[in-house]
Amino acid sequence: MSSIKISALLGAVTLLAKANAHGIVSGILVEGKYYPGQSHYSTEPSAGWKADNGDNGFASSLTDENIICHNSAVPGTQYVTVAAGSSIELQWTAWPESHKGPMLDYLAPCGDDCTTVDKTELQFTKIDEAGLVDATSSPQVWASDEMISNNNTWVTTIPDSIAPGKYVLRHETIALHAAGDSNGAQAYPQCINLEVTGSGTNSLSSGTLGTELYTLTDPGILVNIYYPILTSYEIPGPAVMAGGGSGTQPSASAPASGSGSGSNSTSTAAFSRSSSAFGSAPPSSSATSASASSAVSATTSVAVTARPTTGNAVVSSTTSGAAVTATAGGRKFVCYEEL
Ligand SMILES: *[C@@H]1O[C@H](CO)[C@@H](O)[C@H](O)[C@H]1NC(C)=O
Ligand SMILES: *[C@@H]1O[C@H](CO)[C@@H](O)[C@H](O)[C@H]1NC(C)=O
Ligand SMILES: [Cu+2]
Repeated sequence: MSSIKISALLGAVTLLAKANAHGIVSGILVEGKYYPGQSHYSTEPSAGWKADNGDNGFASSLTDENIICHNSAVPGTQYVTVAAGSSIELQWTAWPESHKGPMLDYLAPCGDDCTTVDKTELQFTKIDEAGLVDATSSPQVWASDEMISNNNTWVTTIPDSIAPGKYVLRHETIALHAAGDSNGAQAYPQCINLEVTGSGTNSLSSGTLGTELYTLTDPGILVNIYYPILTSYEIPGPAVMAGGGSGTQPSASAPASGSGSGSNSTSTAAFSRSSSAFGSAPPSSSATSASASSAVSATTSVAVTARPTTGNAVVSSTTSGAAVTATAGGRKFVCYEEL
């Protein structure tokens, strides 16, 4: 595994308290149009379903009706309009890096009206999923890490085969840090009403009830993600539909190419490049910002571990507990704790 040294210059490194909040999908962006997302039980009209999750916490159960659209969820009152084949950006609020796990997206047809639909009758079809994105990097990269590194945003695409109509999009991450214990996985489902347009013909007439998506003993639900180190991860839930997505994020799809070295002593972090992990960023590009989530000393060096399969870089600091982010050549590099 190639490794790149970054010298983070203390004066320029911003020290931040470690973010530990959980999150919700607070906004949705489709073709440049913004829609408010989830808002707990606020009375603001939105396409996002309301739920009793004012603590931004996880659904109280993996198998009862609170798993469908989060705790005591009630339907959103509006719709996000999206053409089949188009992508939807789901903007999460703060998300803790420690809460690693898959990102999943499902659709369920509502019939005529999602705003009055009975959630216990919704039948969900998985339209995309991503789990352990890179098992060989150190630290490993989960889909939740990609969401964080993509400005806390997850992008999903409505398959172009989907027939026009009203659907509930069930977007979810499952945090696995405690999933080695029975019932320890934490699901954070978020539902959003969609009005799908286009000329697809698949109306998803059969799917899986929300309460039957997972069991407590699924290999992707009851799983210790730390030991022994996973070589693969079985994403829970039904199979992705034909024509569905693999969860590839736009920020991760740039071709990996280029090598070289460069430094910029006036920027907040300078680094040399020696691998193909930097996509199309020019060899001399320099980090333009860096931040650390815990104390980083003047001489801290952080290693960038290549992620050639995605073009993103994972950067780890030699200071235990530190996490650094850096931006270079328009690309954002997220730095994780040294293992
Ligand atoms: C990052 O996400 C926030 C919303 O969570 C949005 O307002 C902001 O424009 C996004 N930044 C970029 C660079 O996309
Ligand atoms: C170094 O980085 C800073 C901050 O991004 C930038 O303003 C400056 O132009 C860079 N200098 C060189 C020589 O690249
Ligand atoms: Cu938590």
